[in-house]
Parts: sequence; C-alpha cells; structure tokens
Amino acid sequence: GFVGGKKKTDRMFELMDGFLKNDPVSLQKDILHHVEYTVARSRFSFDDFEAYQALSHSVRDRLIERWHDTQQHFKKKDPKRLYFLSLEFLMGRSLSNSVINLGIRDQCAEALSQLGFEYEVLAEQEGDAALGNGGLARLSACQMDSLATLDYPAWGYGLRYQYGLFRQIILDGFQHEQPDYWLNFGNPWEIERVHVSYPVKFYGTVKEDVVNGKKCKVWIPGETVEAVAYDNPIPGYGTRNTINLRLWAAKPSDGYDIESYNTGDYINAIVNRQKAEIISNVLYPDDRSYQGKELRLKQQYFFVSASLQDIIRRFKDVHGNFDDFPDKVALQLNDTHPSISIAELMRVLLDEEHLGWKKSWNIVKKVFSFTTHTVQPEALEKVPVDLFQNVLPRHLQIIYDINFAFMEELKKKIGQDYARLSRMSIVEEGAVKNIRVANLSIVCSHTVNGVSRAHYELLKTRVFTDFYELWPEKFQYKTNGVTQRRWIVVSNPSLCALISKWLGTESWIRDIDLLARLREYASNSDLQKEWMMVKKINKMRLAEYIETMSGVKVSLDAMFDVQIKRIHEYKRQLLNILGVIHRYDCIKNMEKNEREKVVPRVCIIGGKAPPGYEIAKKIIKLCHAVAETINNDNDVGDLLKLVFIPDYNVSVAELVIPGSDLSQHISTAGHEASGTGSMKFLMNGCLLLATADGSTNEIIEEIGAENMFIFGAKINEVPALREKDSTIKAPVQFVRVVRMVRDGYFGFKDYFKSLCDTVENGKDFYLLGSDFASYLEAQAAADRAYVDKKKWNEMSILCTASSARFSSDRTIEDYAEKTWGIQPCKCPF
Ligand code: OAK
Repeated sequence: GFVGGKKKTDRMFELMDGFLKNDPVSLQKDILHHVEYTVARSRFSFDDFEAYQALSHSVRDRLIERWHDTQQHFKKKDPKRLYFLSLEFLMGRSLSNSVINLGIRDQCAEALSQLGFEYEVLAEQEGDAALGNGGLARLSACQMDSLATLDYPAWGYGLRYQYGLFRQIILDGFQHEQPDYWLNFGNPWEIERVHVSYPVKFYGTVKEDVVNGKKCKVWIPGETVEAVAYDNPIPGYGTRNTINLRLWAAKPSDGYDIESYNTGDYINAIVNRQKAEIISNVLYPDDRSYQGKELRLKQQYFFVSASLQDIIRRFKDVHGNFDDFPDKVALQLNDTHPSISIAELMRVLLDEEHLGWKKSWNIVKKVFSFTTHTVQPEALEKVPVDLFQNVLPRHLQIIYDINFAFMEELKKKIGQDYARLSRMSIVEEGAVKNIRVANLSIVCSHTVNGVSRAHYELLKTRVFTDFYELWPEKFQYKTNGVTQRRWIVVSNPSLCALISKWLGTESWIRDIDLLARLREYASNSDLQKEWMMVKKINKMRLAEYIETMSGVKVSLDAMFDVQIKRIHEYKRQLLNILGVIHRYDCIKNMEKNEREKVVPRVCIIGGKAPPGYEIAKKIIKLCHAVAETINNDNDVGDLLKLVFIPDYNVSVAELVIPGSDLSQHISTAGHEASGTGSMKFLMNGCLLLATADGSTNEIIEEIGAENMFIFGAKINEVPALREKDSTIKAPVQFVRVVRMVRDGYFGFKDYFKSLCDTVENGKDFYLLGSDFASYLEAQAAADRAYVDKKKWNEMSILCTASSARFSSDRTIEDYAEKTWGIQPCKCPF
C-alpha cells in the first residue's frame, strides 16, 4: 500500500530509524522515555524501583526486536522445532540475565551511573520468577538458556501461575509459608497476547457419531476455559536468537453460562465465571509427592491442550496434511507432568482430523520424548480412573485403547506372563483403579531419558526394568548441566573476568570446553593469588548477607560450608546437622592447645520444606535450635557457626554459591537422580563433599577423586545395608549426637522425638548411622586440605577448569542430536 505518496514499508523503515542502539546515551534516552511514559513518573523524581522498571522496559524493547526477527526467521526456514513442555520453570531474575546475554551490561551500568543510579542496586529490585519447585524446574530454565544460545528452533510451554513457590519465613525457628503473589508490581518480562487464546474443555460425555460414513467418537464437554498466552523472550548469548517461553493463563470463556445471565442472577453468574481463573492460580509446592488432585489434573490438561492447539495451528499454517508432522515437531515431556498431551494429540488426530487409529498412532509414537527426574517410585504419578473419567472422559477411552493395543502386542512377545503384564499395564488394577502416567509416557515415547548415568542404570535395573527389557533401544541418558551464563557470568562477575583474563578470551561463555585450558595454570601462584581474592570478595558479600538475615557475624577466615536445596529426608540435611553437633561436641571437650588446631567453620544450610512434610519441617527447626546453642556459646566463638538462610531461591543461590568454599551433596546413594547444585558450585571453584550418587560419579571422572571429598555407601551397597539391623552399624559418635537431640540438649524434646525415631531403633531408612563415620572422615579430610592454602586453591581452580561437561550447552547438544533430531537455525544479525 501507499501512504502519502510513499510506499508504506519504506515510510515505516524511515520512521523506525533502524534497531535500537546500545550505546550509553541511547540507553539513557530510552530509560528516561520509559520513566516518563511507561512508569509515568517525572524524570526529575524517580526512585530505585522505578529506575529498575524503566531500565527493564528499555531492555525489553531490545528483546522484542530480536524475538521478532528470530520468529520470522524460523517461520521462513520452517525447520523441525522442539517444543519443551514443562509444568515448572524456575527463571529467577530476568534483568541481570538479559543484559548479560544481550551484551549490554557495561553500557547499562554507565548509562545509569550518569543518571545517579547504580546498576547492581537496580538489579536487586527484581523479585524472582519462581514458577517451579527445585531441580527439575531450574534445569528447565538452564536448558532454555542453552537452547537460545545454541540457536535451536525451540519453544518452551508452561503455566503462568499467579502464585509462585511459597515464600518461606521463619518464626521461632519454624517454617511458615507465605503466598508469592509475584505479579503485584507488574512484570515487564512478559508480553500479554490477548489475541493468542484457545478454548480448553473439561468434563462432559462421549457420544458415538458418524462422519463421512465412518463411526467415530465425539466428546461433548461440560466446561470451557480460555487459555491466554503470555510470551517471555529468552535471549541467547552472543547471538541474535531470542526464543519464546509461552506461559498460559486461565481466563473465563465468553461462552460461559449464558443461561444464568438470563435467569437474572447476574452477580452470581459473574462470580461463577470468574472461577475459571483458579486453574492457573497456584503452583503445587509438593516437590514430588503426588496426590490425585482434580485441580492438578486440570492444570496439566489446561496447559497441554492450549500448547497443542498452538503447535498444530503453527504447523497447519504451512502444511496441508499431517504426513510431515513428525519431521517438523518434537515434543519433549519434562517428567510425566505434561504426559496427558499424548492422549490429547491422539484425540485431536482421531476425533478432529479424522486420521484413523493407525495413522494417528504412527504420528504420536514418533514425536514424543520423555525425561524422568526421579528414582522414587512414590513420586511417579498415578491418576485415579474415577477422577480421569470425570474430568477427561474421552482421554480415558483413548488411554484404554492404547493400553489394549499395547497389551496385545506384549502378549505376542512375552506370552501369558500375567504378573509382568499387570506390572507393565498403563492401568493399575486394584481397590482404586489408577492410570500409571509413567507407563503411558514410556509406551508412547520414542525415547526415555534419565538425567545421569547412574540414574539410567537405576531406570534399567530398578525403576523400569520390564520396559527396558522390552525396548532397550528406547532408553538413553543425558547427564544434566547448568548454564555458565547465569552461574558464572551473571552471579560471579569477578570470577568471570578472571577466567577471561587468564584464557585471553571470553569465548568460553559460549564454548565451555575452553575452560579446560585453565588446568595448566592451576598451580600458578599469580592465578592462585587472584583466585583467592575473588573468593574473598564473594565471601564478604555473603557474610554481609548472613549478618543482615540472621544477625550472626561470621569470620572470613572460616571455611564456608554450604548445603542449599529443597529439604528432604533423602538429601540428608539431618546428617549435616548431626555432623555439626558432633563438631560442636568435640570442640567443647577439647583442651585449649587442641583448639588452636581447629579449622574454623561457618556451616550454612538453606532450603524449603514441602508444606505438608512434617519431618522436613522438623529438620528446619532442629537446625535453628542447634544454631541457637552454638552461636551463643562464647566458649566456641568463631570456631563454629551454624546459619540457616531463609527463603532459599534462585537469586539467593546466585549470592551464596560464589562465596562458598565447600558444598555438600550427601543424599543416600541411589536417591538423587542427578543433582545440579553440585555443578554450579563446581563452576564457582567450590569443593564438593559428596556421596557417590546421581551425577557425582561423572563429576569424579572429570575432577578426580583426589580433588573431592567422597564418602558413604555406594548405590549397590545400599540394599544390603538396609537388610542389616541399623542399631548395630551406627558408631558411638552417632548414637551420642542423636541422644543429645533426644534428651533435649537443644530444647524441644517432645517435638524432636519423632525426628530421632527416623534414624534410631532399627529404622534409619536413609542410612545416616551407617554413613556417619565415613562422613566425619570426609569432613576431617576437608579440614586438613583447607589448612594447605596452596593445595586448596589448586583444587578449587581444577574444579572450575574441569566443569565443562556439566554445562547445559553439552546436555542440549546431546538431546538435539540423539533425541530430538533438530538443527541450529541461526537468525542473521
Ligand atoms: C520434581 C517433581 C517431580 C519429580 C522430580 C522432581 C525433581 O525436581 N527432580 C530433580 O530433578 C533434577 C533435574 O533433573 C535432578 O537433578 C534431581 O536429582 C531430581 O531430584
């Protein structure tokens, strides 16, 4: 078209004046523009938070430009796309990450300083996006960063919870949960797409029908909720590519309940209609204990249905039929949570596209890949059939049909082995019939991935043995990784600068294998000096934080010993606390001259207990009770401190990890699928004290056992140890420290009784007693190593230098090649 004698597109380019510029002056102009017109404050008076908002909007504008270009480029090239379906994403803060990935951090800092603001202070204004629980959710966030950086044509899909993971406050040493109403102050990092919305249906009945002379099923749903898209741009580092994380929010559907409007009960009709929004209200905080809850099933189906409608629409925009679907679409199931998408895709192909069973099934089994994140059988989701029947009647039929075909096929292969058939069935028979979501996921996916080599072995030998024997070729593993962009560049700028200086390049930020070149300088005393300085700076930062949060003053000469993760019995925070009690007890019983040899320690624990998990909550209380005694004992002074860091989350991790000397990953062997915290500590030159669980064995291969403190029973030893009577195995020191707790040395005698019961009297399922002696030895070895500063520094440098294998870039490249079959699609600059 022509406007005013000019071609419209020419006029537009003229007006747009190219892309936004990133020099400090341009940034300043943009910031002031947003202060005035977006935040609506006067440019002569705005505070830190308003400056943060204005800066964020300026960064957002740049993200949007790249987002547009990337999506347009993908559209033009039409590559096979990866769709990453996850009910949880723990993104943390966006500003600090975006300015790093866009390469404009220094320019922003300079722009702000001339306006009288400090970049670091503004970055701290942002609250975390905590739309997830723990490991699985943060892994998704790291993987999105790698997908963008490596230019893969990928999309993330999830739910836009209004309440993220609860905030933890500690009153009197007890955990209390507070709602995380995180959208309160607006969210500049999302783009609301009011026109990208889909109806999602629930309930109702299924009828027989005839279409084109063929019998078929039609679902007549009873309720419709609208899913509205919120797009969260994910910028890659050192590339223009910016991918999308599309989160769905539930809104009332317009077709809702017209009847009640007509009956005159207008107010009630509105109230009822508004209830639709409940679906995306709140994240379930029960890290992996699954109870068949209707709302949870509705959340899963809601996000899956909207995502698939979106994906199919995008596919149909360019393709006339479904023949190419498996060549253009890879659907990744992040644990079993999105697995209802299998039945949903089948339903769409059968009931809406009328492709027939055979054709539909051939498509379905080629597009799904499934990654499991647990070894605990109780975490495997089971949905009661009654619940399914009520909420998703047509999907239940389809699952029955899939199961019938599977059982027939299986019988042909293994004969009438009914025990095995019933173990492998998707439908669990019994007093309450259940759908085994993991079985559904395995049967219908082309690939099942574990998250570490050890996890893969357990999947084969313990968790999914029957399936492994049937389809060994389906099973793979991709050892987890974390992104060095957030976990070094953003969270530890001084270390980042030091690494780049010694490597003579910043390329390691995209090409992590270059880190290995640091190894040759590990014993160089200049590097060691600078390395120690960086650690010192980060320890100061952490010490200040500890003092503000808990009032405890800690000595920088002490070894900072850290365990931060969700609180679970299997992760054995209790073992850590009992070890601290033992250390305290030893110090108390020492002669003066012996005390001089003690290596001072600051023991730091942080993490949230699932709200309904009594024992986990008691562990938190015990930590506070013990800390109270130790920290107020002048006789002990700086030799030992214990601090609990409240409300552990992604941004707390960014502060704590760089300032740690030693970190603990001490799960009972065979229980941690992988563990990713250890990888973040490793990258930051923090030594590990760990059991041979999850990915630790692979870490040992890279770092060398001589540079770590490994202890405890091995995975294969655990079953036999459980058989024995644990009271016989527990050493006297263990009996003594548990006694102290039981006898009320730290108060709250009655309250701690049930906690002590979990590790005494022949119970001790997680083997704290039998691992205690070797745990103390590993701790003593860490003390000895810490005294030799030169050696310690060398070990620390080697940790960082050998961490390349644990970058999520490596994980994602593995997935792209071996599981998804996708190629990079780089948007030109
Ligand atoms: C959460 C809910 C259900 C099932 C598993 C989880 C979860 O967070 N699992 C964790 O996933 C991480 C990423 O793969 C692993 O590193 C942890 O070992 C695992 O516990």
